[in-house]
Amino acid sequence: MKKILTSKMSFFFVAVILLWLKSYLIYVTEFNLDIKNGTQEFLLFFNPLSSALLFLGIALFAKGKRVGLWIIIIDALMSFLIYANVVFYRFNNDYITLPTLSQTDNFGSLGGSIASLVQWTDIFYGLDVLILIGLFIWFKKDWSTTRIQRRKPILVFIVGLIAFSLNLGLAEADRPDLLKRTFDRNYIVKYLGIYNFAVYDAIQNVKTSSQRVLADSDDITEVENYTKNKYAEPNPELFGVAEGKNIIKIHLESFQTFLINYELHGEEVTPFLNSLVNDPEQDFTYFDNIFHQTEQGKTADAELITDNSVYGLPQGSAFVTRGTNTYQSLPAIINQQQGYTSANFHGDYKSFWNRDEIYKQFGIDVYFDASYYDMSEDNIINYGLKDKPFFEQSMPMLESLDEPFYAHMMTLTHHHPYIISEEEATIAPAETGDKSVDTYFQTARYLDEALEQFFTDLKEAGLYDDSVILLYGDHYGISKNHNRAMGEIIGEEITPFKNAQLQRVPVMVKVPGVDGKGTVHKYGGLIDIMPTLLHLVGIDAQDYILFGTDLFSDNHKEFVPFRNGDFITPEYSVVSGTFYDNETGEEIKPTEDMLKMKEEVLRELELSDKLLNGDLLRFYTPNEEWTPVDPSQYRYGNETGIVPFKVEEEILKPIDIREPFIEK
Ligand code: GP9
Ligand code: MN
Repeated sequence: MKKILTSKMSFFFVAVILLWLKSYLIYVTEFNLDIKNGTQEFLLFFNPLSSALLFLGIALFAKGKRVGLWIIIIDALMSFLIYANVVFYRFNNDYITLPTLSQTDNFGSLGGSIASLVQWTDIFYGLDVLILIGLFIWFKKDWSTTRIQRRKPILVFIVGLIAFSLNLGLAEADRPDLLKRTFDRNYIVKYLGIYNFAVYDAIQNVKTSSQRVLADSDDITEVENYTKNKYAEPNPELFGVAEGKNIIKIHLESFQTFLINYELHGEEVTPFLNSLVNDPEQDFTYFDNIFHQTEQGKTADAELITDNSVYGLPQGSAFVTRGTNTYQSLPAIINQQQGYTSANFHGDYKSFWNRDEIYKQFGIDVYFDASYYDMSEDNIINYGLKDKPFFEQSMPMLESLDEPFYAHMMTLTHHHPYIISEEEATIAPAETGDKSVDTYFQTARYLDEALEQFFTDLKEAGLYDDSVILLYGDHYGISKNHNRAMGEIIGEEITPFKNAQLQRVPVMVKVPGVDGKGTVHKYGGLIDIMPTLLHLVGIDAQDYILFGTDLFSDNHKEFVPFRNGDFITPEYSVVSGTFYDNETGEEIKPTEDMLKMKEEVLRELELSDKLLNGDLLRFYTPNEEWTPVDPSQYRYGNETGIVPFKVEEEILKPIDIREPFIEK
């Protein structure tokens, strides 16, 4: 009896059971998997089993006592994989994918965030590995040095495969096409588990790389037909009104629409932004039904969407994985057609989100990254430069640009985990007890004050009146993980329907010489910003492959796809396949038209993916004047002290891009 209990096979089964239980425990406590029925509940419990048998089973082929070592190594690797996902999920509400892993630079800069996401109780997630090490040391003296008979590991594999097939079969029955549609990683984890998801993700990535190789010029026709059919002609009253005017586009980090006119402790959180929206004299048009449409790429997705009118990818960030694609971006188009100089301003180092590479493909002339700013200790917090010194120091750079310019200015302080010093906090935190939610209002206030100062500076510099000024929130700041606290903030329970409604981000725009239209309730997404701007400066969007439509057009399309396949229209919302009436928030039975709309949304997202994955714009010529952007013409970073405007050949020297300029 003792022999059986202390045998290698028993050790293996102990490892399997511990890993199985741990995985299940993590699923239920750490991930929000939205379990809807008995099958799903069963599969959630069942799915770690086959992975444990199949992966740990590999160790059984090892010789002699090494079996134990291999079991521990594989177990530790799998434990690391699931724990890394736990930490990642706490922040991103999502699972790690290969493209996000290749963004190591980003993980580095996330340092501060990561520390706040690890909890001491997490030690328990490593306990099983320690138990195995203990058992191994204890029992290995009794183990034989010969190999386990082959039939045992083979039997383990057969059982593992049967378990997996059963798992997959039940999953496909409950959710057909599970593996075909890649919109929602949550489903795959829920049905097949985190380990199988990692395998699935690896296969997907090999597939994507081959997609570019396999794509040819015929593929663009399908995309072109779709976008040209969706195209909305310009509003004749506004077409070209901003021709030759500077454009200042301000990216409001993590800024959600619910902040506008929100009062905390009886006080407005963002009085300045509120004044732009509420005071007709300010001549802003405020769109209050715009949704962000971003995914894992977060800020980078918002940039991609607003400057290209294409969706981000379902996994990872296209900025990174599609960083060498051909693009026909807003900055390049307005440069070629109307001589605009384009510049991006951001108080972070240029390689973050691979910006220094992809901006070249977008044809962005200048990139004022952290190396242009005074990044001394007092000026930085969280991810980088604080918004107040950012705007202040940006002024001379902005004024140095040739006009007309397109300036894209990206704020940063209002970013998870919303850190602010006591002296700089001018509003008391909320009192939900959830730290990120509570301080979210304080950094929002700080951003609001920074903007007010910036607007004053713009007026003083004589730039305000003559520029188009567009502000947009880039993505949510409070994720689903904070539903309890958010429920307290808005005074109602955050259901899946309500959560979708919270994905609104503000878009406000002022056009010189044009009266503001007040608050406009049209539905739209960040995807619509590029065609809107093109039409304002008098360039017809029709020539280009754009998935959005002009927000000012009478024919603007009011369905808003989310990146995960959910979507919203003025009448109803579709969340995880369920249709809801917008007015009542109640579930409704979809009509034929609604189902058709759903198909169209999925098709639109698929075509957008096809465009990026196949790098299809390399096959597309918008019009006779168009010259493809030559990335070798651009270089960014102020490390050498050279201002690298679209650089002249002779000053193109190699520079060390890793050594940022830091004021001592
Ligand atoms: C990083 C900053 C934040 O430079 O733009 O990016 P996010 O975490 O929001 O994607
Ligand atoms: Mn962001």
